[in-house]
Amino acid sequence: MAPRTLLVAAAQVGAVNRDADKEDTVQRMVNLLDNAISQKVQLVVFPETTFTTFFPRFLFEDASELEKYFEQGDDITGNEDVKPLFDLARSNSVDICVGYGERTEDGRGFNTCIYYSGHAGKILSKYRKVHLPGTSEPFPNPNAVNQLEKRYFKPGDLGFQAFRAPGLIPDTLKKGTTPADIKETLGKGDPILGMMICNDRRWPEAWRVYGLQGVELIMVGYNTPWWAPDLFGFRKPMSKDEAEKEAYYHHKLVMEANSYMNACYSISAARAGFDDGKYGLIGGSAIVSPNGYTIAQAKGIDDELVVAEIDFEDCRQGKEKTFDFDRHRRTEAYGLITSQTGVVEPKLLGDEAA
Ligand code: CDT
Repeated sequence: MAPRTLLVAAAQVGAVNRDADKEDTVQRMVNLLDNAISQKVQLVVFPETTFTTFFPRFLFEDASELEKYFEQGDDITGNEDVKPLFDLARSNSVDICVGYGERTEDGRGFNTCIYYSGHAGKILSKYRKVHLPGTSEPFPNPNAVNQLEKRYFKPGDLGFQAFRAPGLIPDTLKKGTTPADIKETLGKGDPILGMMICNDRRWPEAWRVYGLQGVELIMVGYNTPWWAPDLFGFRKPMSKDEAEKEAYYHHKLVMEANSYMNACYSISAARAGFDDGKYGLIGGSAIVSPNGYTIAQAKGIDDELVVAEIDFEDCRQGKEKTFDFDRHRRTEAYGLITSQTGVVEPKLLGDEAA
């Protein structure tokens, strides 16, 4: 059996302005993919809503203007503007994960990403963002940076479905293994992958649902503003420099901690830079190991390819020891996680308890 190693990349995409031509943006993505292909990268992860600017920051009064930021239909790989990216992936047998605003045939909007297999020449999996941040109505503060995801998108309805990616690694264990020998398949088949979008990465529930499916690599595209006090809030006044530092810190924290706690690799790809010269989005695209270390990271906030070789054998240590769920999880103690949504505090005690 061949070693289960893979050359992977995060394709960070810098500023994309509100009036950017989709064709030009796709050409930048094609350039990044070309660069990856020339380095023999086998899997490339692009950001959230990569084909356009991060449009939920704007209130659109005109529905036809809003529609320009969505891709129509269930399978977008043949849509005129974005087709060159999928054609290039297919002709070079490279797999890609890419995010976009999805408009379904029945008119619903989702913040979506797809995993397109260049080997199979088709979409292998689709994910729709579950944890939509922000508001439905603009913030009262007229200078606020809005995040109207709850206005434009429905919460994802596909759950967190892990999937295998055949063709990425030759000579892995194939179908036909019976449930009785499931232990024999652990760490041997085609890699087990999962997708999340931006804010999802801050929610350990999302990671654990993938972890419970034996996930070995999580792919996350994101648009993270670093100066959005109305969105993030803060207890004490903060300078823009401090806010930026904190946005990077929290990004790295959640990617490293959750990769470690689920013993999986992660690739995170930023839509970064200053859209329209003023809406700052962090960079920090990274590849993290199952032991929680960042092994490759973007240097700036422009278009940039972040490449690393990963070895899925490195997931085994965590999955078989510290985070061997089968031996160590105690589901009888976790009931609140799915039975309750918001916080219910313990009752206040009187002086008699002192
Ligand atoms: N795009 C996206 O989900 N952005 C959010 C903003 C912060 S929500 C508190 C993020 O998680 O980066």
